Amino acid sequence: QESGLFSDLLLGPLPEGCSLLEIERITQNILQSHLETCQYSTEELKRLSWTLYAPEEIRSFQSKSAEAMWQMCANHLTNAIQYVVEFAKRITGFMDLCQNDQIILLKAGCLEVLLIRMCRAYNSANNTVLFDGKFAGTQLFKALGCDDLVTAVFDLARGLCRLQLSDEEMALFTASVLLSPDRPWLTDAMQVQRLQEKVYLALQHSFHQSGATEEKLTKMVSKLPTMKSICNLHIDKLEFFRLVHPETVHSFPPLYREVLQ
Ligand code: CLR
Repeated sequence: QESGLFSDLLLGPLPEGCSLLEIERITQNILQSHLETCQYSTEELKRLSWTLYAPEEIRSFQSKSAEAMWQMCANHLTNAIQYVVEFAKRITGFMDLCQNDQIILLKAGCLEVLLIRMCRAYNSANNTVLFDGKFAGTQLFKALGCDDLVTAVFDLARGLCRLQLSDEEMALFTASVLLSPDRPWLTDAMQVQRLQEKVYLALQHSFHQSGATEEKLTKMVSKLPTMKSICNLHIDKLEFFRLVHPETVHSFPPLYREVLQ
């Protein structure tokens, strides 16, 4: 056991059954899981961040059919979702949940996790994001026919970027979003809540250690409603697209269709 008295004096009492040692173990586990599954390392992203699409490349994306562009985005998103699934599986305690609850948490949370992860792959200096190997602005996605959704996604990325989250903060924040006990139809919401509480404590501890203020945590949490509304907008857009192009949606990756119901 760690020096309980000192940590109590410095941090206030921790809830029963959650020592400083345990918090540090949780932090290490989740940070490592994040680093192993975040698809691109920070160095890789930095190196790529000035690889922009040339104007003629942008024009060629813009002149694609809506079907082709949707298909391409669905494929990229599906690939990224698979990494989020892998992230969840590596979080201690996640695999102890019943399979029903694992699926509910992933279906409900994986797009929110992707939206948070996006700010790593976003360059606020020129409002671009990594897409298919190079950095792309909103106009590249014109053929999708959902400028409002794309703009909302970029705006959120800009807002999150301003918070300058460290990998540790992002890892713990995405884990706590994934472990939300309020998702409908959970079998054992209490078990999820206990996991989330520990992750949240770890997040607070991490802020405390890095000298960040409570305000940063508040700002992170305040982005959650925007994320939820972007996810809903995404579902609406897919629904509309399905009406116009049912055959294309049929050939989207099953995992993508499942996440969006
Ligand atoms: C998010 C972080 C992941 C890697 C990744 C993969 C696919 C990217 C996504 C990131 C950000 C958002 C993205 C997406 C592909 C298409 C989508 C650029 C970087 C844009 C916003 C278009 C969405 C359109 C929907 C209507 C399908 O680790």
